[in-house]
Amino acid sequence: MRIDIVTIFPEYFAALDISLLGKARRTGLLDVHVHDLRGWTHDRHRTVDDTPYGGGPGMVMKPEPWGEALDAIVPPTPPPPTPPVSEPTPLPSASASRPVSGAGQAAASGTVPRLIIPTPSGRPFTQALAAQYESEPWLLFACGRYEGIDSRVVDEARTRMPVDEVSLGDFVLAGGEVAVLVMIEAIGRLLPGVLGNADSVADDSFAPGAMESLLEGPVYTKPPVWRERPVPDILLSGHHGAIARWRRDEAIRRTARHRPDLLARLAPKDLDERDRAVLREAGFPVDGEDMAD
Ligand code: JFH
Repeated sequence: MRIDIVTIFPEYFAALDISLLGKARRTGLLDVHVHDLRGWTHDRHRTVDDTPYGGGPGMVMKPEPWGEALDAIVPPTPPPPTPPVSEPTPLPSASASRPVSGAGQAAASGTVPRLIIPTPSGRPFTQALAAQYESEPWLLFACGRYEGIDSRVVDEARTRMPVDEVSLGDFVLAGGEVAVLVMIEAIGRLLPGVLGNADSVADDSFAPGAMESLLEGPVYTKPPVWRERPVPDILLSGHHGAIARWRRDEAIRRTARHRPDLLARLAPKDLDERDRAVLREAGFPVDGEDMAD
């Protein structure tokens, strides 16, 4: 997978030299190119921001450097060749017709990236979206700063490539760089050969279908007693069925506490009688039943 990143802070992306993703780059699984937006400015101060039209706080990123950056990284598709003057122009036919230009055609031929722009007003970034991005050959991330990027940049880019405005959640970062690092880590660990152990990915909570979207319960390793705290006996018992049941109980309790929204969308058929008992004990209403005592 090829990844391009445009930013005024290329140093943030030194993190991509490390660990899992660093290794994926060294082995050629990931081909990352970081670009300094200021390379597409032309004034002495390498200006990338200006005051917002309509007034208001802060500054907005100017469109011109962004336009030049996107043109350089994603060369505009060349116009179709002009037919020789003497040749008859064929009438439009089903076999000859195809999209004229723009995101659809170019995207289908794999010659343009998907442009991903972090913003607090984007669609939520989820595990499902990470999995979709993992299957794309080329991603281009645009990191805004200040109050964001002049909206015409996004509008024009959409005429040339698929564009997603994406949010990591309902909090406000100072710019897109950290959001892009988060997304690249979530996407990169899904690439075949990056994690090493294929099961680690399939088992994740949030992986579509995995563990029916319960949060993971507590995990333990050696030593068996640490600072007078023993590992729960059941995990040392060797009773695999009982261990699986205990883990599910813990997952249900933790999900009821931290993410009742996830439990609320569990279908009743996904809950057995024991699940209902654990939920009731956690003070969580179970579909048909009322919450007496
Ligand atoms: C980013 C910033 C916008 C305007 C009310 C809420 C926001 C500050 C580029 C993504 C997530 C981001 C994010 C992504 C890119 C940029 C800072 C933007 C506003 C009005 C203030 C600049 C922030 N999920 N959180 N933050 N900023 N306000």
